[in-house]
Amino acid sequence: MFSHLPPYAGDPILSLMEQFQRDERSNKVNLSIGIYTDGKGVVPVLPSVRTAAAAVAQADAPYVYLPMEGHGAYRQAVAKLLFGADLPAPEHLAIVQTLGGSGALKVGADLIARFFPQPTIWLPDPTWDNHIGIFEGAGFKTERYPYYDAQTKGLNFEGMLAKIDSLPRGAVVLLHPCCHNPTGVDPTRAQWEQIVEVVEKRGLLPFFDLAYQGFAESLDEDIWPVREAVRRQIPFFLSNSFSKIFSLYSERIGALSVFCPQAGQAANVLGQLKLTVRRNYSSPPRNGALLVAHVLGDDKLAAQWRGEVEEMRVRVRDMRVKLASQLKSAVPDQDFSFLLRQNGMFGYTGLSSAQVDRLREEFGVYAVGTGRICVAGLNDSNVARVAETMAEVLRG
Ligand code: PLP
Ligand code: TYF
Repeated sequence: MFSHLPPYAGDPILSLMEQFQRDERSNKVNLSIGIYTDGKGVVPVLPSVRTAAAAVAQADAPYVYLPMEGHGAYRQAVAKLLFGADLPAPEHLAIVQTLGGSGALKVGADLIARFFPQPTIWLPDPTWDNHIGIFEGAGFKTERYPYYDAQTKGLNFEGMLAKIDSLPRGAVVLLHPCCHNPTGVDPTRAQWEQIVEVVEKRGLLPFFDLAYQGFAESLDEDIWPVREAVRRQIPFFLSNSFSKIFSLYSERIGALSVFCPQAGQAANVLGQLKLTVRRNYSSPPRNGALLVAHVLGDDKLAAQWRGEVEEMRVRVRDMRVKLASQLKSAVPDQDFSFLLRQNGMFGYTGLSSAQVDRLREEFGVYAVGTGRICVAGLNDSNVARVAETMAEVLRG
């Protein structure tokens, strides 16, 4: 019956994680997967979330199904967090609770594929691998626009803008509003202004994917391109994830928002989102939504959580500074300042795949084959060793 099924090669990043867990070296360091660990190398339970969990347990509510669109207070609280003072009126915004950011991408992709047949999505080159998997899995053709410039270790802004400015009306274009995965390279505010302007001028459909809000500058600044699209009345899709910024990875909690500038359309969009959910998994799980809704719904807890996000952001930035300066001392003829211009948990190091292999095999330091490291996996106990071993492979 199943003899024609080929083996699954495994996901490159998740396979590295499994390999890391089997590695018996005590000085091994995991910089492969996108998980934030604190200064002690531990995945934190945020204190605000711990307080919320106690309140949720105390309430002892029955485990009835949530509606297809998710928990009502959660959806309202998330909309306020995302859009702030630019929150669209309900008749302009369709928002559903999703299974993390991945679930939001999938529900959005399915909806677009149903109503815009034979869709194509333009993705940055490079992008998160699973963008290709999710969109192709939903029936999209995937194309690329220029993004990373290996020469400058920065953004190929001219190439990006020129390509976006050549796309056909209605083309779907995926944009990372901040903390680009995998490179850590983001457009500046002035560059975003131009990007949003071109998107508007050409009548494109942006699909914003926001997995690291608050890890670049701040919760409000990092979502600037999305709010600018609201101000300009550009219709868009927005997937957002609370895996990292609430440290709620396994709860699978996120949301999909669709902004509908034309009044009256959001109700039908919401209806079709609900139908998409119904046909996929019927309704989302409860716990993550209750935790996030409790934190965001309580002014004091919400302020505390904002401080916790800021603490994570600052810690990662501090690690960038330490890594760059220690690399500079070890390899003085090379420039590592690019690490300081990157945002968020990830960075491209410029290491080749052979150098990444050597780092892992010889020293037990795990990076992704593309040279991506998760800077959020560094701490005061491992950064010196990571810098030394990186310097060693860079010297050749
Ligand atoms: N989008 C991007 C750009 C990501 O980096 C990630 C996670 O690494 C996701 C989406 C998926 O988020 P989640 O783990 O909440 O499904
Ligand atoms: O490190 C990354 O880029 C991600 C992490 O369900 C990840 O691939 C892992 C599992 C998952 C979603 C994202």
